[in-house]
Amino acid sequence: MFKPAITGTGVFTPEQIITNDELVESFNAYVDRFNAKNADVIATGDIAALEHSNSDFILKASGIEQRHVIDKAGVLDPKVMRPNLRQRTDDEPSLMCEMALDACHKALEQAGVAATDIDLVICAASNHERAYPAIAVEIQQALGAGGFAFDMNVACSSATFGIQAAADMIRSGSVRKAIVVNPEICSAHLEWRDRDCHFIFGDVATATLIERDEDAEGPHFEIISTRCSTQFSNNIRNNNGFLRRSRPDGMIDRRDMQFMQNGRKVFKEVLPMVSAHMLSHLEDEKLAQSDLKRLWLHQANKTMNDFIGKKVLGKTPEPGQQPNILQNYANTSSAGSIIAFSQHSQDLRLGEIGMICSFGAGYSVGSVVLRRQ
Ligand code: CO8
Repeated sequence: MFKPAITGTGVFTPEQIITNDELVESFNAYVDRFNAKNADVIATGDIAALEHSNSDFILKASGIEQRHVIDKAGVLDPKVMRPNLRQRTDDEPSLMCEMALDACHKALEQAGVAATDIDLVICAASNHERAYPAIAVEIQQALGAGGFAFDMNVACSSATFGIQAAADMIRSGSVRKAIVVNPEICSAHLEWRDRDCHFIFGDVATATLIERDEDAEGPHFEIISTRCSTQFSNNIRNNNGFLRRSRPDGMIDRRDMQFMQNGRKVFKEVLPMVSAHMLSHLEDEKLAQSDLKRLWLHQANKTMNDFIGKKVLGKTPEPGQQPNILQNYANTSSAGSIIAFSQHSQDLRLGEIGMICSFGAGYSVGSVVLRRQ
């Protein structure tokens, strides 16, 4: 058995930013248009008037201040309210591949590893641009990597579940160097016309390079252990899929073709599940709460993270002990905890221990215990 280690990470951040104020201004313009257009049916009570959104609510409820997106113009146009992305030919790289490559190259550079030495590429994300061929195989070819590649989807936990899959293959010796990449184009499956969720998500791609510990060239993180768990829930759901056109109302602009959630229920149900998962993972590794020098949590909601941090550490986290990045990126699904890890891990001292933990749709929870080497 070999010891797996994270030797590099990379983050692709789209240049365009939408602030809460910009988002709310465009949303409220959409609401005014909608209410004016539907005044008759609203007056009869057949449909309800839409209500304005509010920047103060967004910051207070979520901790989010802005989000990066691939296409700001489409999202902010009250007549469009979705990203406008050009159709690519089959001979061009897909958008997910393009975002992934940037993140992969950064991770490879940090580790000092050549792309040709990679023998496993996992593209783990909460939605995929096409059904097949796998985006991961396209990334493998574009990188010039060898071995094999596959796609996987566990929504917000895609990255940690991907890390577990890669780490297990490295442990067994079937793979020597793996890259887990998470291109998340959340803006394309978010319903920007729904005030309950229009502020939640942003776009990004992250990559995590995993090798045998003995192959690491510089400072790195030994993967002590990983743990994944799932429990079925309809509280976060997207009903879009390949059966769509086979159904009578399949081509209608139905709300459930985009991200849907019962946020309050998610909040209440996921918190105890995640805290219990992390504490039992620690206990099984014979680690005390006080052994954890850093927590890199899923980035969905600041209050949620404050609660989990306190519960898992057994005290209010010290400044910097449980870093959030959601104020700048919003929720980027599976990429959130990896951005936090990538941006807030290099200062850990030799031997210090930290934990990555993701949670979300499924429900799914994935944790990775790391030791600085
Ligand atoms: N502006 C003003 N008022 C608002 C707005 C708004 N934008 N939105 C809602 N309100 C109102 C509501 O109508 C409600 O009014 P009332 O009290 O009169 O009914 C009031 O504000 C309170 O609303 P909520 O109860 O909804 O507010 P919360 O405090 O619960 O906050 C959150 C809402 C922020 C959504 C919160 O519940 C939350 O963060 N929950 C956890 C969600 C979570 O972690 N989800 C994980 C999802 S991510 C995932 O799994 C990946 C999926 C795949 C990626 C998808 C990419 C698109």
